[in-house]
Amino acid sequence: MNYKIVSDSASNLISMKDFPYESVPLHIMVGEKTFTDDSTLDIHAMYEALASYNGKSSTSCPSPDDWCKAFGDADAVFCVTITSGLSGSCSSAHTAKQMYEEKYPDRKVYIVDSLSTGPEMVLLIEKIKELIEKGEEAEKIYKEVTAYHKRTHLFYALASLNNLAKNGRVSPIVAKGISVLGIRIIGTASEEGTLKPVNKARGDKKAMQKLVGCMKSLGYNGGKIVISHSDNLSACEELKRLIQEAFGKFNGFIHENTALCSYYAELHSVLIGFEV
Ligand code: X90
Repeated sequence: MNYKIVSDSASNLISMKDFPYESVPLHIMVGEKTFTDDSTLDIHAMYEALASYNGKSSTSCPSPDDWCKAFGDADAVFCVTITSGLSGSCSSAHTAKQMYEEKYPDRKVYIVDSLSTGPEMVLLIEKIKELIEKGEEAEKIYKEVTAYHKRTHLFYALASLNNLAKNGRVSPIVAKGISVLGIRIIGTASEEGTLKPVNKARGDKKAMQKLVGCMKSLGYNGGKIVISHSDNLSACEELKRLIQEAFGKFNGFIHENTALCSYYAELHSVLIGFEV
């Protein structure tokens, strides 16, 4: 069996060392400029373009063809998408699956709708990788990752919901509530894979404390963690320290958001995915 994991770039995982993995980019459109969320991206150029442009900006998800190309020639493809509650990426992947399986009747695509983004997608991808490396059958891998998904969660601290609101991904009333400087909105992914604000905090320090409180409330106890951020490593370091203090260890890693998550979560955001 020739396996491959494919995800869209909302995972913030552009490549994987020594493993058949491919990321399919989303695009961010700022006026005349298009930023492709792949290894060629200059994230600071995107921030600058956004800061200096007052018009409308938007995003686009992969087409079925984009997905199909990335499936390549694998017998079994595991395709992890950003939440279907906020993006057409998952539905596009379903069309691609149909195309691929019709063209190659002996191949199969398994789609995992993360109902989330970034760090939680990474946890799902790493679980699939682990199961492939263990030599499990495709059907069993799909079953196990579906069960694992019930134990993974996403929380975030955001400084602005402007781009989410402007693109109709969150209600303008919710967005307005945090337009005050220094206020962070703390939230999670709802069951349907949409934004679910749960709290507010003044400043990063308090926001990070609240994130640890959210982890405790779900019974977190030392499982795997993935943290992503948009130009806010210091808040992540503080979060890491608080996690070490509360749970005795930090079982994970910190990395930067790429274009899609950075665009919607905006500057200074911190996203944390963990397993319970
Ligand atoms: O164009 C497209 O199809 C992409 C649309 C993506 C919309 C939302 C992206 C959210 C990114 C924001 C904070 C975390 C929210 C997670 C809720 C499930 C990050």
